[in-house]
Amino acid sequence: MSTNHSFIPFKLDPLTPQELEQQAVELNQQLQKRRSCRAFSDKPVPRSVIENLLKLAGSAPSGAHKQPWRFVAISNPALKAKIRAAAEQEEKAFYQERAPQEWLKDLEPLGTQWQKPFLETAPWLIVIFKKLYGRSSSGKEKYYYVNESVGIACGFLIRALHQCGLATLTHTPSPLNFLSDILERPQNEKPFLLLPVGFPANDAQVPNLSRKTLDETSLFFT
Ligand code: IYR
Repeated sequence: MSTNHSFIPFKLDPLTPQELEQQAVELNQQLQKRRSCRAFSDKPVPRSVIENLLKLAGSAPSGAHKQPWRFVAISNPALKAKIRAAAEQEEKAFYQERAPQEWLKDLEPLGTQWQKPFLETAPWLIVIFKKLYGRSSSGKEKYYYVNESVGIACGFLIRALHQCGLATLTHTPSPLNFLSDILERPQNEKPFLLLPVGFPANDAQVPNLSRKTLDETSLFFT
C-alpha cells in the first residue's frame, strides 16, 4: 500500500467460539425487547448520559469519514412545547387531509393519532440533521452517502438507548422542515429524524406486533 496517510494497528478482543455464540443469542434477545414508545415518563435523564450516547452515535461509519451529522438535544420545556405545536400542525394535516386511505389503514394497528403529547413529556428530544455538504474556508466540502451514514448513526443511537433502559420513537412528522426554523439550523443541514428519549411511562403500552422470521428476511448462500 503506498500512501502518505498514517495507519495504526486494528485489534479487537477475540471471543472464544462459545462466547461468540452466547453473545449473538443474548444480543438478539436484548434487542427483541426494543419497541417504539409513545408514552414517556417525565423522569429526567442526565445530560451526561445523552452526551455519551451522542458521542457513540458519532462513531458510526460514514462516507469518506465525513461524519455528515448534527445532533441537537433539547430538554428546554419552552422549545419542546414549540416543537410539539409545530409537529402536531403537520400531523393533523397528515391524518385529516394528506394521508392516503391505504396509509391510514396500515397505521391502524399502531393506534397512532395526530396528538403528540410525548414531545413535551419526554425529558429529551434529539433531532438528527443530515449535512448535505460541509463548509470549509475554501467553500463547500463534498459529502458522500449522507442518508446511509446518518441512518447508521441513528441506528447506533437507538440501539444504545435501549441498552441504557431508555425508550425512544423514530418519529418523522412530515415534512420535518419546521425543525430547521425552530432550531435555527443552516442551509446545509436538513432534519432527518426526531427521537423523543426517556423512560417509558409506567402505564405505557405498545401494539402486540410480531416480527418477520429469519426465513422471511434473510437468504444464505454458503
Ligand atoms: N408521522 C405520523 C404517521 C406515521 C407514519 C408511519 I410510516 C408510522 O410508522 C407511524 C406514524 C405519526 O407519527 O403519527
